Amino acid sequence: MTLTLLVTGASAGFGAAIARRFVHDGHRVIAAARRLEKLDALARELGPTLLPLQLDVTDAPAAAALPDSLPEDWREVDVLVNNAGLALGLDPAWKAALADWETMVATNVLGVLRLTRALLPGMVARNRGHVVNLGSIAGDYPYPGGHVYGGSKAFLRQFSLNLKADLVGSFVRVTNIEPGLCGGTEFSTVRFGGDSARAAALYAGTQPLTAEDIAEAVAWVVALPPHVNINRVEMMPTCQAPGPLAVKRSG
Ligand code: NDP
Ligand code: 8X3
Repeated sequence: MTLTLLVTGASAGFGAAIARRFVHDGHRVIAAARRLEKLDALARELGPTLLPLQLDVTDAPAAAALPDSLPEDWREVDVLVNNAGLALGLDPAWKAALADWETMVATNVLGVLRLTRALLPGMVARNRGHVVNLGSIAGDYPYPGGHVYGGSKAFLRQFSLNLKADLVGSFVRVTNIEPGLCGGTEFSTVRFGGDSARAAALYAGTQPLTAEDIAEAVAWVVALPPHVNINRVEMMPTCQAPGPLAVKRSG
């Protein structure tokens, strides 16, 4: 069956890899992000089964206008991949910029809520659909400087589980994907305000997850039989592990 997906944050990183994976698998993808030129390049690469959509997920009216603002034959979205998101900074909470905190909440939390609220009624009416959220291990395990980013991803984990509680018995599925260290995307460069050397240093000597690994996980949860709901996928590269807890000793 050919699915129609809406993937936010499809101009880079995971979103572009997810779009490529699903188009290659024979599906149709609405690729959304702010940078239209990147989406247009993806459309040139992948052909007419990819529809570029300029969308800022922090733009409440634009999100509310979905799906009616889409071309008529693209309105029945089967899979919403809430992937657009960002971390800004790694300073301790007392030094972090409040504006960065607000941008993370507006994008990672409110953006997901707006898109989900816009597309969920259609899925429920059709008794078919899947909301895939891009959480993070930062929502599962704390780390210094993770404060609001980790908080936003913890919100996504609980929101996903609570959505599932509302949808029990229907064929509308919800999955929270929670990746760990993942290289080859713009994520860390964005986090460090464009400092690509600092971003590259984070991955030195590691073999991190790739955007294609994340696309594989999304393809897996979506391809399972309709009665199977994967609630959460926590994934790390083999070079990463949780813990230990920090202990500050005196002296
Ligand atoms: P990238 O920075 O490579 O890509 C982020 C995407 O989000 C871009 O396409 C960007 O497009 C889009 N985006 C950002 N803000 C907005 C906005 N306001 N409206 C619409 N689109 C927006 O990051 P990744 O691919 O690495 O990360 C994708 C998701 O996965 C994020 O939610 C991130 O938190 C999460 N994640 C990342 C991990 C990692 O280590 N890389 C690990 C775990 C989770 P544009 O600028 O064109 O709008
Ligand atoms: C991205 C993973 O550990 O950099 O969500 O926060 S981490």
